[in-house]
Amino acid sequence: MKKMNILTAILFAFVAAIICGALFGSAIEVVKPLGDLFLRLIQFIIVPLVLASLVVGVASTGDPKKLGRIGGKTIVYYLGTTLIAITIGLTIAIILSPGGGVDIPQQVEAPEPRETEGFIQTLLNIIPTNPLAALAEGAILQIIFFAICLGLGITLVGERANPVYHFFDGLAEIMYRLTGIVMVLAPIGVFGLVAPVVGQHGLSVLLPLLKVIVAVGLACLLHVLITYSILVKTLGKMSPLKFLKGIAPAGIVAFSTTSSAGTLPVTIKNARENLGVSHSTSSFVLPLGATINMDGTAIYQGVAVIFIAQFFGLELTFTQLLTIVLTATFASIGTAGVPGAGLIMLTMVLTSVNMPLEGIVLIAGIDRILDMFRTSVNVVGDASAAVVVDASEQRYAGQYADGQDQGMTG
Ligand code: DAS
Repeated sequence: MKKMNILTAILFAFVAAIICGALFGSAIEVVKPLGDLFLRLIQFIIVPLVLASLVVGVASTGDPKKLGRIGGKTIVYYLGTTLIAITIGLTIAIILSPGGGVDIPQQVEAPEPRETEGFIQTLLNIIPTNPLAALAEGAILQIIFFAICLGLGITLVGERANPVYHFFDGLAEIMYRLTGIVMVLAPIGVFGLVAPVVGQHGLSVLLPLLKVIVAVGLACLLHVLITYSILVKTLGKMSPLKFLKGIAPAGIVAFSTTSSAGTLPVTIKNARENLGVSHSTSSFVLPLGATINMDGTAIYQGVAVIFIAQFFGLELTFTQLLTIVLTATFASIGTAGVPGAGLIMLTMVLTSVNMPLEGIVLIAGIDRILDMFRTSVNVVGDASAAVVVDASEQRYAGQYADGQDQGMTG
């Protein structure tokens, strides 16, 4: 299927899933294996694709300084957009006041509070003590570290390492082609993933918390239409419409799977084919983003904390709001790109401002719906970073080349 046909087919499947879920209720569960099939097919691609494309991306740049420059720009972009995201989430929640006068039948148990390992330990954990175990476990940050070291090693060894380079180059291309084949199944997968969720969540569950869903959805929409559009336009030198249409398939797959990591092969494919992002930039920025850049999750945590404070009638001071901004930013870095991770990390944000963890139970019943919105924004945010960093690198290369020419003619 051509890329725009695949987008039409996915959109059609998405609408059909909502209609069928509403019509057939929980009976639509019967199609869930179709969604699980698609999810497993894209998950099996992730590790070899990330490893191979990053090794080749790093080795082809062959320049540790360039890698450091791309890494620095990427981290600054990710932290900056996450701070904006959490601020938008808090502001929308304070305006809409989703927690006022809500009566909720408590349906599910709160997740166990997550023991965070601290910032230093989180950094140390990036270094795999056993790279093969990291590959087996799919520890993306450790795989990124391993791939960067392999790529730099190929550069340092030179010609003797060419067979290794060609192996990973071929593996990257194979996994990339497999992604294209799996994407043909995307409409069926989206239908099988979304319809059961709509069928399970009847109005009795959704209505009392509709304002939470509206607050998260509105804040996500604003972040995409304002923050990303401005950054992609001004720094990425790309039309926001072209950007949004180009990343839409990945956004819908993310919405359906609620997994940034699971969507990664599609994000990489869309970034390269629809947005023109180079292989070296996309193979570094996107796997990193799928692991540490979670703007949608930061928005969700801002809205959730305000909702819980309002539900329990607790006042939040300015200092507490500032603490939430910083904690949610770092919590989103530690959030894994897998379903429901943001709900678990919410315990960290609530603890930071001494809020009752019981509040999590109030919204855990609709977490899958909220996760759809936040994962889509996480993925679109990663792609916006790839566009902005790639454009910056192209400008840098142009200036460098001009500088060299001037040097020669100067
Ligand atoms: N589902 C996570 C992701 O894949 C986000 C979250 O749970 O907040 O990005």
